[in-house]
Amino acid sequence: SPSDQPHRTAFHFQPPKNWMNDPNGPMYYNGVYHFFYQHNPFGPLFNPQMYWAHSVSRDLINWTPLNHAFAPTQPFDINGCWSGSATILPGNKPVILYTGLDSEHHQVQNLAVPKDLSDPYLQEWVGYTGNPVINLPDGIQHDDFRDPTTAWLANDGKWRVIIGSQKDKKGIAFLYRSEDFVNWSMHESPLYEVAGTGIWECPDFFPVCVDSNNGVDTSVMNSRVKHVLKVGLYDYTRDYYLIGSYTPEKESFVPQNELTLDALRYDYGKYYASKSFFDPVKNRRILMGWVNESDSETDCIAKGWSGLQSFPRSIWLDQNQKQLVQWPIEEIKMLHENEVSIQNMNLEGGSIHEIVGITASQADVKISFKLTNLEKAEELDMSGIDPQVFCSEMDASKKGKFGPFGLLALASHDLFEQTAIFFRVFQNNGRYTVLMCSDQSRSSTRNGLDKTTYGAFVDIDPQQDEISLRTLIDHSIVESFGGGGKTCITARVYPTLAIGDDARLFAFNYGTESVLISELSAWSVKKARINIEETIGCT
Ligand code: DQQ
Repeated sequence: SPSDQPHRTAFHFQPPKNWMNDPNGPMYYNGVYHFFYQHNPFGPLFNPQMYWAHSVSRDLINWTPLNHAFAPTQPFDINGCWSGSATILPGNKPVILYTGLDSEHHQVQNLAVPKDLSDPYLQEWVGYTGNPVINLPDGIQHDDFRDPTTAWLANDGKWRVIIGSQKDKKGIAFLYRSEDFVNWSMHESPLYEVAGTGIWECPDFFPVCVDSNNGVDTSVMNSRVKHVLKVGLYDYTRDYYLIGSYTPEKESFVPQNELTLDALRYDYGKYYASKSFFDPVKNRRILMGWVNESDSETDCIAKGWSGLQSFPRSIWLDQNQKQLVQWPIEEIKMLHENEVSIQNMNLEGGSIHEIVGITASQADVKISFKLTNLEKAEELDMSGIDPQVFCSEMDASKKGKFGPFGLLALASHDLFEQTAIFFRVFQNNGRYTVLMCSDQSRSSTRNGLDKTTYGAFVDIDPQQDEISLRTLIDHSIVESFGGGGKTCITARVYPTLAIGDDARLFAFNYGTESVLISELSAWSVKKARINIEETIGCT
């Protein structure tokens, strides 16, 4: 059964079996977190006839599966219930807007409400009788109009929602407004659009505080917030974001950065179709994202499942207001055991150090490196360099001066299998660049897997800041947070030797210069109760 396969996860969300993709409609309502997701209940591969699966949790760690919330049954969604979002209306009334593939295969937007607000789990949802509430706009192709966001309310009493689209390869976030959430009209201009980017999927639009890590509700608008527009570029399966200022009176969103292929991303690894929500319990904004497989369709059929969700992340605006920061939600502590810690350990050039005492296939590791003698860093002008390409060429086996140093996760005892997450530091005219890589090239003895290496820069100054890495390791997922969450890289790996108790974890430094591990803390992570079939219907 899937439950005893070596690549099933222990604390990352996944269904008991079959295909999962996008997170849908995450929300908090009356003491319960709700999480819906795109699900094919009939097999481990994608099928456009999507269902909305539904799980609930009181702690964002353990999840109870419920019946599907939406199934493709009505004329307005008979060919698939695609992605969408929840909004809590005044009076504490949750509603969902989702994309339906109607009987003509047109993408339309549907409204649904809980059948019984007194059911603590909101198990049954009913489509509004007047669905769809938003039809395909003129001049847009039938399959280019989807993924409504959580709506926000401005001072004029009108709700706003954006919907992803494209026209002639121009990516578009169409803006719709409504006074009653039922009658929607398209605003004359989109909230934002960028030529040449292809269809935008699963947009997200939300405020972030300029002076605090706290999150705020999606409708908050004042001088102490900036707004984030996230769009998924289907052509690249990447989530990019823009930070800017939003003026509801003019419906103008003016970003401070540009949407290009080397613009800011939530995650520089495998991560897509993410969605955030405001958690009023802890005043934070939480981000969930789909982490797809890196093995083949044949492998997915053999194992009977596909797709994970990233561990929930808190997300906020960095102090410099130029980028976002993400960090695993603190609830992970509930699962920690067997803490090991190290302080001030010198890691000489060309050495490795095994981190023992924890379950290396199911772990949370934090490590900080301090560099002295930075004047010895290699001189290299990194401008114009594609960090991912650089990381692939300069993989973990290539010796530098400062770097590669970092972690070898899911490593076999002989290091034949390993996933290397590491840094390199360069200087150019007195300025330093920190590069972060996640190298999957030796992650498995098996062939036929996507072992692409990922890389990105980390916006820190090694003269002032320690270089920190946090990595969540969970059997077939390695989620890494560099520079305190400024740069995130998620990878999927399928070791054959480094599985279960045979997996090992090492800190390594293959550069010629020594680095100081100023602090290391690592924990085994206990197995969470996630969608265990026996608990269906139980509370
Ligand atoms: N997945 C959904 C769509 C969305 C895409 C279909 C993104 O609504 O655009 O499963 O992965």
